[in-house]
Amino acid sequence: MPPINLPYWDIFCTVVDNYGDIGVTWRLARQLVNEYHVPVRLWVDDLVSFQRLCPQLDTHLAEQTIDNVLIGHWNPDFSADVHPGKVVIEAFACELPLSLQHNMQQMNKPPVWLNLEYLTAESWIDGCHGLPSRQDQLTKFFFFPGFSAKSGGLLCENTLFAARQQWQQQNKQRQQFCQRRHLQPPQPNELFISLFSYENNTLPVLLNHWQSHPTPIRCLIPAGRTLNSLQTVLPADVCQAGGRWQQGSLTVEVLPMTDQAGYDQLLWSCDFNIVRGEDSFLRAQWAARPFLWHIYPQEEEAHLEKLQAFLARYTKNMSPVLASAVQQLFLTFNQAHPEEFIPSWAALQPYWSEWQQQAQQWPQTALAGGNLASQLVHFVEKQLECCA
Ligand code: TRH
Repeated sequence: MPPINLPYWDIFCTVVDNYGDIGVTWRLARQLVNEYHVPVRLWVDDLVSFQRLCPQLDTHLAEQTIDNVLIGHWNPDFSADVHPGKVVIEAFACELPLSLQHNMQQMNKPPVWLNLEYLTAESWIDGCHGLPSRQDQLTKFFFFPGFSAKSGGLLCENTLFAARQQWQQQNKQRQQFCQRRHLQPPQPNELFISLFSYENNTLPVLLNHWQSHPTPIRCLIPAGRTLNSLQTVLPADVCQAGGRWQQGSLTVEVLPMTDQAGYDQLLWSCDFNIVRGEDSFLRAQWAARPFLWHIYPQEEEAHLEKLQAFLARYTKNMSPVLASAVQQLFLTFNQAHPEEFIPSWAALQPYWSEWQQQAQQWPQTALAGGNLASQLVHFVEKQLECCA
């Protein structure tokens, strides 16, 4: 008997490295369930990495439900009895279990099968978003998140901007944030900067530079890869969660990783955020504050084209001087040129308030392509109607 369609949307995620793959799929799964009332099963191969951004996850369980999402451990013994739901999403071209593909082939009404691609601001995705590809008797569609009206849009919870605004408008928000996180109380005029990057040799130079800043700087570093680049600056006992170090104008505090909501609050509380990869890159934009993106490095420097494509969009409405200063900052950081990065940081200082205003407006501009979860739901509905 051919397997029947279960009501679920199945999302499959392999953790390649770091936290971006699971960060994006976990966020998408929760949004689909909680805002669009779609039942979701999220299959993840690495529960230990997942637990870093979802502390309540039990890494020993084969199945558990958190925030209304059914989470399944996708291990090598993935059961042949698992039948797909009405939608199957493979995240970032992870290969679906063969048994599931086999079960999909057997169905009278196979699921809508999508590959969720990595986010890029490059315009070539406009021609590829939503394209089908034949896979034996099945069809797989390519879904491209992006910044343009022809793309699949960006991941953004519908209530996020209101929550962020409320947070940022609170009196004493920063004092309370520091208190809750057991951080030193903020000083008057202190510039708060979060730093979540990959290894980068501009970082020691930047931290040295900040020590002679005219006003105090607080640099908040979630424990992780950033610290690998700071071992020549920070004493070993500082390079762990809870570590604190002060020199000149600069205070460094090392934070434990929190869940994604806690990370958002960190971004909302800082004046400037250094972020990386895909998901924190987007969350810094939603924080509506100036930021710097450490893009995930790719072979043959392919990432630099991706970076330029984003910069072209991001700086489009800025004055030419600010646009050029922001571009320089992003490029010199990503090319890891300390001798050029520090002058580009200094060159930006006169334009800081213009950048702050631009950063406030940017989230609405960026969402021109719409909200990814809502686009996905419409795309699926259309496919299901076609095949009904
Ligand atoms: O961890 P990343 O470097 O992930 C990368 C990118 O996604 C890249 O494109 C991909 O190819 C590679 O992984 C495999 O950066 P990203 O995308 O910002 O993911 C980090 C996630 O961690 C994000 O969802 C935010 C979350 N996070 C927390 O939940 N709590 C924290 O304290 C911190 C610092 C991060």
